[in-house]
Amino acid sequence: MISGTPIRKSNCSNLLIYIPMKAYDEKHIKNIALVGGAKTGKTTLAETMLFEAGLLNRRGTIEDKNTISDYHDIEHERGNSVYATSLHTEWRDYKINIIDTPGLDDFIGEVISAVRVCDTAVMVLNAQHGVEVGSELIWSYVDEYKKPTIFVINQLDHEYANFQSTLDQARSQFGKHVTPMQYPINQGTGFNAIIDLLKMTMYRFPANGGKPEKVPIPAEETERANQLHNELVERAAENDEKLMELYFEKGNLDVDEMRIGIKKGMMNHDIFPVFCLSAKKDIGSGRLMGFIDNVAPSSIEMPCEKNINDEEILCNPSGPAVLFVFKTLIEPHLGKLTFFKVLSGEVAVGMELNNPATNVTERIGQLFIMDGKNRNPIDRLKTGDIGSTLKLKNTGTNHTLNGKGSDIKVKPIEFPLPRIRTSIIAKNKSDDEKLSETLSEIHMEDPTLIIEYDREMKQVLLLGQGELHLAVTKWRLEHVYKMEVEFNKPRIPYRETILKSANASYKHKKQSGGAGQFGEVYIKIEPIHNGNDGKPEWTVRDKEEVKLPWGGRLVFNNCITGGVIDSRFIPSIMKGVMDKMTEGPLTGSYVRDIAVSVYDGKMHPVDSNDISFKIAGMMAFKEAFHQAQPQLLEPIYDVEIEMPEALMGDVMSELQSRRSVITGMDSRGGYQVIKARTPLAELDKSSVSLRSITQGRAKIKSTFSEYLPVPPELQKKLTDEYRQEHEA
Ligand SMILES: Nc1nc2c(ncn2[C@@H]2O[C@H](COP(=O)(O)OP(=O)(O)OP(=O)(O)O)[C@@H](O)[C@H]2O)c(=O)[nH]1
Ligand SMILES: [Mg+2]
Repeated sequence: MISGTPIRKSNCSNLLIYIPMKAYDEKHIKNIALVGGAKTGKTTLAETMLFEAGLLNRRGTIEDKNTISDYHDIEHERGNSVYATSLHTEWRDYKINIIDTPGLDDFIGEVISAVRVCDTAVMVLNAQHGVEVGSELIWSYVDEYKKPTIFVINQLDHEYANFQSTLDQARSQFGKHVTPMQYPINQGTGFNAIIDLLKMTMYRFPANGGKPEKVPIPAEETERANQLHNELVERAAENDEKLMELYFEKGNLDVDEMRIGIKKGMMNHDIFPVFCLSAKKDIGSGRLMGFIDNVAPSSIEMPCEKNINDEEILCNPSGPAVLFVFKTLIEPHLGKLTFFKVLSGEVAVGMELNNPATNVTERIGQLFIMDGKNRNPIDRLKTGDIGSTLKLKNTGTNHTLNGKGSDIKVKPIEFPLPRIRTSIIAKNKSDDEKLSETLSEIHMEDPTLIIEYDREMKQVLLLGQGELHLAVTKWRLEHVYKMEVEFNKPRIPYRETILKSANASYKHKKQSGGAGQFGEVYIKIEPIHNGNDGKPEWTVRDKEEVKLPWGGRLVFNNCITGGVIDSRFIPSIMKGVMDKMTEGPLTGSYVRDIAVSVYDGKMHPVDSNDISFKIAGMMAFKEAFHQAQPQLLEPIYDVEIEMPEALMGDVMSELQSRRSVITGMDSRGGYQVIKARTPLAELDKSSVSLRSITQGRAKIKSTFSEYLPVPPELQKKLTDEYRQEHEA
């Protein structure tokens, strides 16, 4: 089972103990992700698991800011996990790789990738508060990936702990398959014992937790324990025909038979076992780890990952190496750390692996098993294991690395679309380039943080999952990368057009010594839409149609007769019009959907030139525009919000208060879907309130639809603002 025993050289934490690092085979590796709402106790549980297994000589705490998992300064400052952290523990001949994820939904991206590569999700619930917001969103990913799931009811030592109500809530939220494997005795401040329904024994813990004493179930508990045990046996039997027959024959199943049934049930998403814990008092973690060892499936027992064509790939421990990169992390003094799961074969130091996404061969110089920031070097990692390496220049999250004989691209993790955006600038102009490089680095490690350069509005936009997500990014830029940055409201790319036709003329004349300038033009402008190109009342000698890069069209008609304007000046007039169209008269926004007909004018035999007609064209256009009932247009987005039914009313009134039009309602997999059309300006404001109304329980998707007129009072406000700014 165990091959090779390189010595672990932990990079110096006063807490971690030096013990030989073993390489485990695929049957003895269990990958779990600790997931759940904020502050349920995931990080404390991870710390306790490492301590119980003898890998730590003392436990760190959140309060003392010294847990192995929450090692980033921002996590210490906030008292929350912000990053998913890889850890491992060894428990009775098995290695358990643990990914401790953050509970706040701002960091959902970290949760999604951890859930994707784990083989069992351990959903931690807080016995004080029951099933909290945030759990639902996480569950949607656990359920989508059909990951075997264990529920841990933690904080049973808390004075307000309520096991039964938490269990009931879990059942109503996650279904009847939520099945107790244990129940607590003396929950609350005196919590000290657990009745185990699989082994039908009671574990009694010393005052400071740790190793329990096994004692018979007390007489007053036998009835409840027997009843729950029988329910568990039935649930275990339901998952296998042979077990069912055995159960009918014997009326019971032994522990090993139950383990088989429970494992099958977990793999089919038909049983979600429930465990009792106090991570803080070190009660119950050993039994949980024992269950993960003995019952939770290993990676090789689970269906293998799929490739980009949705075909299951072959996970063969003796086949070529296939590594799936699920996370990258840039540590300022270390460089890029690449986290991967070995899906097939094994990876060893010195191997060369091909990355089909970048077509680059990467050499694996070092391999590590991670415990927070501590890197434990190892020679090789086998199928099913999770590890990390350094210095892979051309490999990022969602890439696959292949050994000789393999050319697989694993189906990428789909990260959610951003829910909120801000514009960002470096306070110091000289940091501009550094800011853009740093932001793309941060995006590489956090695909849910998106950077867009908005050429039109000349602004850099930062898009993320929530205000906290963006605030943490700002904190990092300032504290880790030492750059002062400022967030601002994103500028909206309005458009300008006209609603009726108007005529105007302009004479440009300059005669101040030297060569003079002269050009005079008469134009008519008309709105155009849907194939209607306007109706000039003159003969059109030449018609030019321009598809504008910012959307919409310009139709330019040359209706000059009798040579009043020489044809070589016509392009200059058009250029003048185009120049004004890039900086519209109302708000400086792009102008669209206008037909311009030049029908008269004058030339001067000496003073007329290109520049004169360009200016005349521009000024005549500006003049006509103001008389043509100018209209400001704004971008409208199609918005889709998926949420639990209870939130429908609140979401609807929020949308309606934001100038949105509800276009449809639907239900999808137990969730309600509202479709609406919302102006972008309102969407920026409402994404913050929508998140707070839905407490992060909604999935919001928005895509650009079209430009529509803004209401008159808003148009007045925006044009007044522009005029004042301009005059200033
Ligand atoms: N009483 C009690 N408190 C606990 C227990 N487990 C954790 N806590 C406390 O709960 C708080 C949150 O614990 P964490 O371990 O940071 O919880 P978390 O789920 O990792 O939090 P996030 O990663 O921020 O979502 C800390 O103050 C812990 O000391 C427990 O079993 N009992
Ligand atoms: Mg945490």
